[in-house]
Amino acid sequence: MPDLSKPAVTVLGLGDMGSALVRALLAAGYPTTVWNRTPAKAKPLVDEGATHATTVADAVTASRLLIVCLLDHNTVADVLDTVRDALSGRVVVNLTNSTQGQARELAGRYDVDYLDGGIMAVPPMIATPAAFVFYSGSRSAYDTNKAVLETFGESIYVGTDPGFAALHDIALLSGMYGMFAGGLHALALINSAGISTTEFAPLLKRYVTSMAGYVDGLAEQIDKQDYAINVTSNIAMQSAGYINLTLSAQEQAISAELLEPLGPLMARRVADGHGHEDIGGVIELLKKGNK
Ligand code: FVH
Repeated sequence: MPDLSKPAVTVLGLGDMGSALVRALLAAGYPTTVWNRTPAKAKPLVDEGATHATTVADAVTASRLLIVCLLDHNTVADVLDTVRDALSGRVVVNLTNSTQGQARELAGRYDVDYLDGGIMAVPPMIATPAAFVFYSGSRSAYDTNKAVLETFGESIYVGTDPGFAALHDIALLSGMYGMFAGGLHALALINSAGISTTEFAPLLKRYVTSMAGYVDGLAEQIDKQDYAINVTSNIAMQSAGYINLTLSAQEQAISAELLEPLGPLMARRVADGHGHEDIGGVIELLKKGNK
């Protein structure tokens, strides 16, 4: 049963993530109205206590606080554009994956108190201690609705710039996909030799986890723009060894395309006279863009 002393919340979008958010709100007692393009996805949530709005307009007018979790930026704009007037004066918390520019564009597109969010969790993690969500944009929207937002997981407010939550989100996703790229390559290499990847996986996790500890040292190098501090492994040595990643892949007849871009960047740093420094200096080449 919803707790009517709690503020009403509307959720637009009942995909895997939107449905998980609704379940967290219902479990915490928030009166929750839901809308989805495909209405059938509302049925199990209505059985669990949600109210189904069959139109976006009805969903928007049901609550002052609107949580949006749709496929992408264009979908959000398409859906919200249809109810532009009804949005006026409401709080919109957009948890859809966005770039920083897309988030800033949405913040100015409607007459709303806008908060952007980046969910750092997969649906089963929602409402568990493992989940955290970045928020940025309207400080008053965040402060007023913090209790609602914390039903999803730990909330981390990263500033009034509505683009900053997306920037933090994409930065962490970049780290994750870099890890997946390396992990997939590692598993492909092992698999190509007929070795069990299941047996190898714990070793991969162990090594990647211990290497993740070096991120702090790299971050300090970058903040101080001094890549000669915290050097545990000089880049000249790393660059010489990196070539073997490609050679080893060739010997196993697998593609090294997931890993190859880093090699030339390391070689350029060495050629530019930074061989004694750490790998953190590669950022100086990234900062030049694609030049
Ligand atoms: N699931 C995850 O692991 C990640 C975790 C981090 C955050 N992301 C982002 O959350 C957004 C929603 O993701 P999702 O997992 O809910 O995605 P789907 O299950 O694919 O649901 C997509 C919803 O979007 C609706 N939709 C798609 N196109 C349209 C459209 N043209 N007009 C209206 N609605 C549209 C779709 O509706 P339907 O297909 O059920 O009718 C779903 O409600 C996303 O930004 C992730 O990057 C999730």
